[in-house]
Amino acid sequence: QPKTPSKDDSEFRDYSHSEISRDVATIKNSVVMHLTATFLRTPASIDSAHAYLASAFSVRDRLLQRWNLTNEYHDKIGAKRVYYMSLEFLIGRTFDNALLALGLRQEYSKVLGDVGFCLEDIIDEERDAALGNGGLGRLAACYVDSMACSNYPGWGYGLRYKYGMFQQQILNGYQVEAPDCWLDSPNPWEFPRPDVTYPVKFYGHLVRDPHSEHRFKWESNVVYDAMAFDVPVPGYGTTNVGNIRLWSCKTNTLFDLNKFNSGDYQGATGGQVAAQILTDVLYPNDNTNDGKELRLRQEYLFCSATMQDILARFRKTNRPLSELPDLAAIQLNDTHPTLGVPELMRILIDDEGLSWDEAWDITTRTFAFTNHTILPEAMEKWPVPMLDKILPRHMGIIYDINLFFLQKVEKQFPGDRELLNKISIIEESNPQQVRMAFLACVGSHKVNGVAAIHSDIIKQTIFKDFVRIQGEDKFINKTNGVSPRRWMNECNPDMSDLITEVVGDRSWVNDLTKVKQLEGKLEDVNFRERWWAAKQKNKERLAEYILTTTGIKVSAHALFDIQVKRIHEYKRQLMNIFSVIYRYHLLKQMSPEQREQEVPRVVIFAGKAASGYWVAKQVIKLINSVAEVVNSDEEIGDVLKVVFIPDYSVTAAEVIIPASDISQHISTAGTEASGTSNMKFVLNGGIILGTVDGANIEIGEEIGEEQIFFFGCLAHEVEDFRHYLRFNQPKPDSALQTAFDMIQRNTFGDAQLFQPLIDAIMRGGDVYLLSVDFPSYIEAHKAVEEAYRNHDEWVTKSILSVARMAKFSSDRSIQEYAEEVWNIEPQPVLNCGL
Ligand code: GPV
Repeated sequence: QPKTPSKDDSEFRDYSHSEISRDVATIKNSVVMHLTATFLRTPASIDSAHAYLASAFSVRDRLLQRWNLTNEYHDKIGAKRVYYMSLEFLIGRTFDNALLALGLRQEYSKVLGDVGFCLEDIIDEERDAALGNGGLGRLAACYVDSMACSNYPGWGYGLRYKYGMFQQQILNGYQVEAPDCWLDSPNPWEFPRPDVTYPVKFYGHLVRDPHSEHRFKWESNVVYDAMAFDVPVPGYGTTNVGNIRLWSCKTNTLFDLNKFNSGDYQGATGGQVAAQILTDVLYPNDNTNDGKELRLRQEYLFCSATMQDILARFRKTNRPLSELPDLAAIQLNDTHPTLGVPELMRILIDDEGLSWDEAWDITTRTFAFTNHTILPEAMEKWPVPMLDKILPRHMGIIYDINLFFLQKVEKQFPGDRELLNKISIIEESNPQQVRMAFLACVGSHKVNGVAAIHSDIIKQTIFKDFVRIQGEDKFINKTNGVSPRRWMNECNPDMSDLITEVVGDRSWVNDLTKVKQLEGKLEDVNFRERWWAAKQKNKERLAEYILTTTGIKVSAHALFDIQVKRIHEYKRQLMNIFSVIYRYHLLKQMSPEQREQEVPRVVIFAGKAASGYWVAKQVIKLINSVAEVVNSDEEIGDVLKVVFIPDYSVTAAEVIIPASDISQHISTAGTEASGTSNMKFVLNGGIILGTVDGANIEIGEEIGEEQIFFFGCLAHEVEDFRHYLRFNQPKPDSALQTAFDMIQRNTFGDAQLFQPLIDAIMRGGDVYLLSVDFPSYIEAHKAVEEAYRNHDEWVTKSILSVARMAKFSSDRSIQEYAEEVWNIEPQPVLNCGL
């Protein structure tokens, strides 16, 4: 047992509450200390990698100090916290973000400059924390950022994958995956907590409690340990520092002394080797569920450790368990953490001895659930036999949750067997399946979609009957948002300086409503020129990045037309590349004089395909094949370039997004729940070419329809088109037919490679309606081109758009969640020297 001090804590407290001095000399001292004492280097043997590490560790010291103050304070005042449970946090880099948050960027630039380093190069030494696939994981990162910046007491909970999102290489035009060994070098942005470790059981059998109908003892000797790593989340311009607690898996099988003593060292720790696997790797699926057993075990390890930790913190308050919902709100980021619901029930009933009804009341008042998709292939379902084998107790609890729910519904709607079948948490298939979205819905007091149209759609489709049963008020909308810290202030310094100039200070970074003031600058010729110069500089930065990552030279004076996101049929990168092929065809028909008159264009793609998603991988190959032909066609020159930037990531996005003239968000109407990069592009002064889908719609409403290029069929028309195309051949217009023809004439290499992509349209029912939307898509492209020719109008669109983007700050989203779902309040850290 560690001993506690014999005097009160005032002596140390004053030191811990006064900030480390912010002057350059102190910073330099601390960097050198870390260089020598943490990394055993001397100033004579410093390189950029160690300059980064030493600087990062000195920043980390400050963050950890504030981390302590924040949590000490929130504990002291008994603040209610929100816990954002997510299997993904796509954080990206932290160093620059932390420097800006702490207001120490200039100081570090000076310190590093004094030894001849440039801060930008040092920043480039950091590897992304890529613990997520795409939008869902990045949203979680923006949300914890907003919680910290707005002083909400909130933590993220997630998994510490040893290998994050795979790295994408392009070989011979194909995607090749390489492991993301991001932890091979020291990670300054995590703090290991060996003392915060929980056992997590799997398999085993149940023993019924003779005294209670609902209580069981769950016995198993397959036990893993989940150990916490804390990732501090810097709050911009505030003392508050948030936290993401990530679990890492070990076994707790006792060190086998017998084996060790007999010389079997490897065998003595053998359990640990096998157990590592649970948090070894992030599943690289976006919007798909492949139903792997290992993933289910990952999900449970995560949920169990998180629920144990939340309850451990709650018990320290000595308040009765019925008050848990007054101190904790838990948000489920999609269905992936839904096992948290039966896990909390299990602990409350089996370990704490509460009755079913008490436990259920506490659970449903604590949890809320966000749905992020309606794609059927993404809906999580787990076979009952699999769950029963791995988590027998939870399977029993889920059966009971379902039974009581169905009994209630039967009372409400007597005799409606069909209704009971439709809403049952257990799907009566062979084998039976647990529908996780229904479990999450029944276990929560609020369910939300992520954009207005999406929240409407889920009320009319998957949750239609639940709205009828549980009431309209439970189903709400919380339109996504993005962090203005990372997605403007950090990634677009020149435009940020202009905004700061107009607003008068940098307060817009934490209050995006202030960008409205840009509208007052519309007529200011000088301002408009500097605005465009900022965009131009960003385009040059991207051109440079394209050259170093692909070897392709592009003109920064061309129109930059960008589509970057996960490769998915519903996102329709295929439609985009078909239109590029058609454009290439048109250009080839023209005389050199006619081509001179065209708006030069660089079409930029980036994005990863899930490793097992064959069609998506063929789309990447097609894009690269088209790029190769077009880019080497001397007749075409700079009038058209096609680029696939490899290994899309948060850090790549920070270079790509600020450089767009137009960006494409062209999902089949009704399929993209929200989209968040659409918000980032417009916030950075780019214009959207998009469908009437997801958050595109609300962006259009906010910035005005003149500022956005919409095309394509509407969500409510999709069903009829699909129905028609199930029984009728699609009729591609002549433009789309031309693209097919060019591919089939081997213009881009062996046509056979791409025939399946054409077949999906011509023989596979064209589920994503490319043939339907193509004509209006081509028309929209023409409109974009005409608008771009009128430079003055374009600049006006750009400034107006940014000025009207306040709604899409994740600070707004988080405030709405805080007020309408979590019932928590900002708690800025007070009473200290920082
Ligand atoms: I479910 N999303 C994602 O990135 N991965 C997933 O597995 C699932 C959803 C995305 C949606 O596709 C986007 O429309 C949305 O903007 C984003 O989640 C955040 O809500």
